[in-house]
Amino acid sequence: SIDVVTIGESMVLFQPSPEGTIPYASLFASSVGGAESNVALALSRLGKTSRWISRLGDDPFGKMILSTLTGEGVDVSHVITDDQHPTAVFFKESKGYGDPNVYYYRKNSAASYFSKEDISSSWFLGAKHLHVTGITPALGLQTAEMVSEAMKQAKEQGLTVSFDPNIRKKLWREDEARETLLPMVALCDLFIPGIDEVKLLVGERANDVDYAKACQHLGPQMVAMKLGSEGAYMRFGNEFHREPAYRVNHIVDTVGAGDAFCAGLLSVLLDEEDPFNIVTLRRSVSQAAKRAAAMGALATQFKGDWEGSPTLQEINSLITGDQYTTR
Ligand code: KDG
Repeated sequence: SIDVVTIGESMVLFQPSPEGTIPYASLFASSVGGAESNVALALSRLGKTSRWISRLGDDPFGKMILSTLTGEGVDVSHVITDDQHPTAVFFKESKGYGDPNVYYYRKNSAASYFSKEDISSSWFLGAKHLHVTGITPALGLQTAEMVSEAMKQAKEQGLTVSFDPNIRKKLWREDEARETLLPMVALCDLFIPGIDEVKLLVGERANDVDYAKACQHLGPQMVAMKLGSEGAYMRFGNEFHREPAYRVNHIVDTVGAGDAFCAGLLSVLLDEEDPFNIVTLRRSVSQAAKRAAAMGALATQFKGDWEGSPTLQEINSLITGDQYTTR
């Protein structure tokens, strides 16, 4: 059985190594990036079973993505090979402050040809939960339709669904993002936006509470709103939980932190039989929020999107302060 199915484009990521600006870099380190596969990878490290689905080109980059995910224990048995279009790549460049610059080379990629005809009921067979984000819907009308159709079919097959809007402004305009993503919020049980994304989606509100309530009105059972260095604010029904940020001294790379947060949250919530029931959430929200916050903070300490992702033992030891034997 599979705990979490994720669907979405992954790419090979190149970063100057040693760090520097792209025009002057002669060496690049390669790895695998993609919000949905980041979540699948982090969940697998935490001991959950995850399945990642996408379309890959019949090329060496596709092979690299497949072998990386396979090596990390992620199920790739439903990945589709497209011999007409390539696997996408992207580049990340640190500036020494703030979020890094990201450059995408993903137009006409294999995953951008995703359509709802690709969906198969076998994707969700025996699975508990589907996680999707707003990145793949940004690739085109057909990919957007595929993601919302997958959410609907997963629900029909009894899965719970989470959705992270992951708005990438390099991929589409704000009004396009709003128009496409708002209806998707209504299709999920758990909505995991950043506060700036909520502002873009629902407009100005007075405070965190009102932002979260505005999201709740769209339909999800639970809203877990990421507030960066302010932590996170979660709401379900009329109840809430506020989680302070897990303190780190120095941030290396923020990319991937949201995905790690999401994996931390899901890894606790999905231990429950009926995870998004109010009674269940009352019991699990505080542990889930703690793990999510610690996972997000830890992800900022590493250059890669997911490589530094902890095992269950490591994250528990970080949270409780209990040492395990390391040497
Ligand atoms: O959340 C991290 C992702 O943004 C990164 O891995 C690359 O999927 C990616 C994207 O499209 O930005």
